[in-house]
Amino acid sequence: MNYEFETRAVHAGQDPEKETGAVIPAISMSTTFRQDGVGNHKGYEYSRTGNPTRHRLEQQVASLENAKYGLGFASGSSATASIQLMLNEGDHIITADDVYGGTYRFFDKVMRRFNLSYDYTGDMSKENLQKLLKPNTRMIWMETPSNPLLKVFDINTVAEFARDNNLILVVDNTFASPYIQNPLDLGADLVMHSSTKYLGGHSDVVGGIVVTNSDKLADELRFLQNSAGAIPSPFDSWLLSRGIKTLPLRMQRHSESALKIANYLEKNESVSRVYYPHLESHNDYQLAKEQMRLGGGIVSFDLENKEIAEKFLSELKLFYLAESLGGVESLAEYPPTMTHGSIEPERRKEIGINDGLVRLSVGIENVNDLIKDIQNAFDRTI
Ligand code: P1T
Repeated sequence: MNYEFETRAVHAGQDPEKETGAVIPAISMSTTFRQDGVGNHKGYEYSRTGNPTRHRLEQQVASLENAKYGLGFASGSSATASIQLMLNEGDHIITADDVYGGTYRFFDKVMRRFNLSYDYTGDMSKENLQKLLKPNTRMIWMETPSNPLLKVFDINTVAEFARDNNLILVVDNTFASPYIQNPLDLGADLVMHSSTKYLGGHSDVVGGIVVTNSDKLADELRFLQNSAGAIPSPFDSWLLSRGIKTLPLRMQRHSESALKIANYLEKNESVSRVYYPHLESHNDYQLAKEQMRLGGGIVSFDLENKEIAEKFLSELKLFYLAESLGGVESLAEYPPTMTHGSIEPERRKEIGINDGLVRLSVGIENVNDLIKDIQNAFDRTI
């Protein structure tokens, strides 16, 4: 499709149904598909292997990420797991240090049992990657912006290093969404999303998706998608496609409001540091401006300590205290014991996740109401 992003979000993979003309095609619930003769089918055999509604979702996201292939999964975590299953015993992976707690948990508590080893680093420069490179290194994994500290890594540079050393670069693009950046265009091999977040956008469906331009990687991953079977249901696939149609509108509002809130927080005396990619004070502001069309909807900030952070969070009314992010409603959470509770306290310190850290997922409500809610919570806390 040669259309602009907003048009593709609505139409890619979403053609009206051929038989009836239904603008919204029926959800294809069938688990199996009749064959005219053995092996003579219409492209679908069994719904784990391929399903028309899931296929529409896969085409839609692939189009938004400028990818040849898209593969749907039951959750972001099962997308992560399926990508890890592409590796072999003894392989080594270089990972950016700041990743979703569940991703770290899967690497550290599950994959290490199969003799895979992981090096975590906050420095993704070529010099440092060269230092970490081993003969058995097969993959580089990073989130950019990262969860929860919004670290921004240079996808172009890391991709060059990966290419030169025959490594697979995986970028978890959940925080940015395809509207803000397209890592495949910058040289990433695989891009994954927890579609539970911005893609779905309404906090009502758990899902994951992986896209790629590589025939070989797509084949390997499709084999694993079918063999391990962590696929989204037709209904979940349909809900995701429905949510994705408004992704551009939502990302604009999320980003606009998040920037205002980040600026507001920076002026607040109780806040020692604000993490937001498009704030001038961000460590990689220039890179973030070049790499990301907008700053995204997540803002993290440091309060003095755990007690103050917990009190502040319990005083918020409009921001619900809850895990997850990327929905139309604003959420707030405490990463050290919630989303990143599976990371040991010493490691959290090394990464820079302080005991006073709060993470906001800025929704699409009126930003003045959101700022008032934050101000009221501060007034009652400090
Ligand atoms: O929750 P699930 O759909 O399985 O996706 C896991 C995942 C993967 N990658 C990133 C960057 C994520 O943020 C997540 C899930 N994160 C949360 C639930 C959270 O509140 O941070």
